[in-house]
Amino acid sequence: MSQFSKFISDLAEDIEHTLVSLVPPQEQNPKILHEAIHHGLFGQAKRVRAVLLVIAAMQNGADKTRALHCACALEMIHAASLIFDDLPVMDNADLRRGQATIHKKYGEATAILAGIALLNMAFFVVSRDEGLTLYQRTEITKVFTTAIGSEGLVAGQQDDLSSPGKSLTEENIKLIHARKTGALFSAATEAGGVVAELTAEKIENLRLFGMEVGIAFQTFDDVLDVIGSQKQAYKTVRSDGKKPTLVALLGIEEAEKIARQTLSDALERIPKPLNNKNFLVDYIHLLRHMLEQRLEKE
Ligand code: GRG
Repeated sequence: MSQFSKFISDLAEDIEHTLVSLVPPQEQNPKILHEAIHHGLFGQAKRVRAVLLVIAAMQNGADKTRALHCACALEMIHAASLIFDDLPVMDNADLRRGQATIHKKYGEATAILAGIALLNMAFFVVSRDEGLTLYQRTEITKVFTTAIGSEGLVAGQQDDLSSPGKSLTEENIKLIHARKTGALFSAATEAGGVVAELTAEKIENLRLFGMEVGIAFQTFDDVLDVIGSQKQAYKTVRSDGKKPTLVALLGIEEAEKIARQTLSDALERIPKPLNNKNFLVDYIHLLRHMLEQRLEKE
């Protein structure tokens, strides 16, 4: 394992431990609700959004500990979105993070309640994050609520659900990707910039970087949905069905090419840091390697 991969896997472990410290234990009453919350939050999760938030902050001079709590809050929001996405009224998925989806294991009502609880917990964590100033907590709340609102994640999900059978252009599909996945990726890098107390211009550049990474990530995810197995994806595959994805519109090779190009465009945005530690660039290379390996594996 390279030194950088070890740094990222140690960071992912820090994120897991911090998450455990932030959620009520599974034994807490109502037990079924807290068990379901743990089920949705843990499992084979890559923690990409949390890692991006922390390294965006660290690369710009902030201490890791200052970024960990809001990174975990973002993972709680992401976990809630996956729980809702998997519900029978949405994607109706059986498998997530290598295990049964929450509604399959605990029922739909508990799945919805666990998602709501995780969302609320996320904002509770940000609001009482003593490593951040009150201004930073408010800014991060603004970043996260904008990302998940009716012009972000929720809009992307609505358009995604309305898309089957429609003939969409490449631009239409990229807008869905931007909202559905880019929104939380860009919230991660933007919040990292807030933790590092950067100027508004630098934070905006980080936001755009995260957006491009998210759009590329969603395109790789769509390719995996078509050519990967459940084992590779740790979740239900072939779920896109009649959805107009870049893969359906342009074919696998062209979609992968676009994803790679979008990642390269994102990398162009990152200036050379003074201390020569370019966590963001190194992480995107590592992520691209991981995503490509998952497409080739088996
Ligand atoms: C307001 C929280 C909230 C949600 C409502 C349901 C919904 C709107 C949005 C769902 C959007 C969605 C599921 C987008 C897919 C994004 C995606 C690529 C998920 C997979 O991410 P990974 O691979 O998963 O990072 P892990 O399990 O590793 O975290």
